[in-house]
Amino acid sequence: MPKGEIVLGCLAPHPPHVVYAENPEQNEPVSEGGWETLRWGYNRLARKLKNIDYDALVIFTPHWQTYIGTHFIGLPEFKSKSVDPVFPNIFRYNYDIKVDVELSEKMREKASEHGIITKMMRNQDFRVDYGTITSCHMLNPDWDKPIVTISSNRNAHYYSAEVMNEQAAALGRACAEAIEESGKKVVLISSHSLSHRHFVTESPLPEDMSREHIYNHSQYVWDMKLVDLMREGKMRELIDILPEFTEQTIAETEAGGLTWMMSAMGYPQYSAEIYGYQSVIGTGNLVAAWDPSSATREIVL
Ligand code: 2X7
Ligand code: FE2
Repeated sequence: MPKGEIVLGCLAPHPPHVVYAENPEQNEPVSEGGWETLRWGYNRLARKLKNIDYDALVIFTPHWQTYIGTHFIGLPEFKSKSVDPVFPNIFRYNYDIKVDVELSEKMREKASEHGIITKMMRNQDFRVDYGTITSCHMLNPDWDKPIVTISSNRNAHYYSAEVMNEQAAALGRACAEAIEESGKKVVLISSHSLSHRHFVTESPLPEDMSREHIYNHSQYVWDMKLVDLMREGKMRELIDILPEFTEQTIAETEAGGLTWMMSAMGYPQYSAEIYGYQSVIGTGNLVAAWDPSSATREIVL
């Protein structure tokens, strides 16, 4: 059997606003659009994905939080309605998700071998989190590939951002080994925003773009520092300063997703593909991808 491989890594933010703005049939609320810079970037990355041969999407999400160990989704299908707890007015999404249980189990096994506390999640009533649904919908609106969702263990809360970085890196190495042994071609997704300071009042019409803007310059400057390092192919350096970035911008990198993905991909030294950056209720959101193949890697923006 040929070795499995990671064929693409995606940074895929999950404000439910972008799904709301797309008006897919699965989501009940109807919008007049909004957040086009982010959505059009996502649409372009989704088109690239259509031309890549892969077996499964593996996603690490901050909105499935576990406090004892890392959990892996472990049943073949989940069908229900996901309602965003903070924004039920914009996200009530009917999902029907297929899972690559074999790959999920392999990742759990490898993580356990690496000394990480793990568990398979085999509760059929489990509600898949809106972060997973938003990122996967935007990258693959046809939902024609199975996924694996990995929970975020809240090491940052127990210890510090530095410990989180170490543990997420170990999980990344374990997942990379599992993928190699599986013989599968896999796309990784790190689902989160960058800086994460929210507005405190919502505009009456959520998609009113005259109300959407960066409102904290320091947070914006930090986000751009990260984008520069991504463009320069300095992912090891980026991960080294991530604990400081996370603390100063209360970033969603606190969950470990970006560290997990970069570790699994061996800290790329090539340029990331940048697809778009936009504020959503004040948070900094970047769509980016790392393509290990120099033949298909592009300068997008
Ligand atoms: O979960 C989120 C997020 N990360 C960013 C913006 C808005 C809502 O939800
Ligand atoms: Fe989030």
